[in-house]
Amino acid sequence: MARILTLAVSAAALVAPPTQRRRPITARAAASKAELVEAADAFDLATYFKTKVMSVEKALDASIQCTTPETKKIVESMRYSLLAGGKRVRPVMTIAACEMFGGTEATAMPTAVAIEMIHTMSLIHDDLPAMDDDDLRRGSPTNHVVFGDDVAILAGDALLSTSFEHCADGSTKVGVEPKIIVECIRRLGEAVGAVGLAGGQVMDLECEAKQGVTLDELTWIHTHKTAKLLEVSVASGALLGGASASDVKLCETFANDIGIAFQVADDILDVTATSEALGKTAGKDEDTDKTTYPKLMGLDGARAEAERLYQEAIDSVVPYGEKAIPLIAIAKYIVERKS
Ligand code: GRG
Repeated sequence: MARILTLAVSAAALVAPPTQRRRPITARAAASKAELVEAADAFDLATYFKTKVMSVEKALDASIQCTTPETKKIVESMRYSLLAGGKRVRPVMTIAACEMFGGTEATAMPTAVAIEMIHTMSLIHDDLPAMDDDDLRRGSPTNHVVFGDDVAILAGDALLSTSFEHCADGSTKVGVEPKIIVECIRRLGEAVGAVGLAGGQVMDLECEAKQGVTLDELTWIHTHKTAKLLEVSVASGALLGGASASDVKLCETFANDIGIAFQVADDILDVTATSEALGKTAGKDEDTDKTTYPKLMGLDGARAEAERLYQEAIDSVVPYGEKAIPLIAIAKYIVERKS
């Protein structure tokens, strides 16, 4: 128990100034999975998240500004959705992964912001009448409801292209090696394309019209539509923190498991939570007869699947000892979240 307390306390010190940090885990025996999970339970994730989200919000606000009157409308539309106050899980995971390998928040931030721009673009496009046709997002009217379909499409496109520009520019300014910047941008591009968000969304649309969608098909959709962006969030953070190729692979496995678990949790919440709690329309999957994990596995089966994926995910980051505690705590939050 004393050892678990030491781990929990030193995990909390990850948000403290470097001078207050405890000695690193390498000075002691490696922590077991059970010890890390217990330390992650005791970790003050709320304070950690609040601190990181404050920095992310500041960086997001600075990332897109209107510099000429002609761009007033498009910039307003981009900022409307980008600054609408989502959970910011992806950028916080990029920073946490970077710090797990000894990197800094400043090094990770341009890529973290780029990923939140891509995520926001995908939400704007996903809500359009031609896609999910939703009028509520992050507790506010969706982008196309406020700005019209035409401007919403273009705001999404502009957020996507600005994400690559921001990753390149911002990372150069904080001194990231050019080859790491190119690799981050390459991974971002892959995560959005045919074997990423866009491909996952097309398969999702195809399956909407289909009876008898299998668990394998559902998992393919969410591996690409949801998990790929979480994968690039953690993997690029790791790269920016100086991780080796084998470390990046383990981070990808962690994030892929958590990405699927994220969607399983989302499907469970669609059945169990209210629209007020979610900030988006609840019960939509049932109304549209969409194939979901609870539909294929039952509610208890879906809960067990989320737990299985969480356990598998944390196995991949146990080798990093107490430095992995923030990522383990975030993974637990994703699986157990209420909104
Ligand atoms: C236009 C190239 C191109 C791609 C977009 C529309 C689309 C293709 C893909 C849809 C991707 C999508 C919306 C996946 C769902 C992911 C998901 C579970 C979103 C909710 O994420 P949260 O809960 O939201 O992190 P907040 O609001 O907290 O950020």
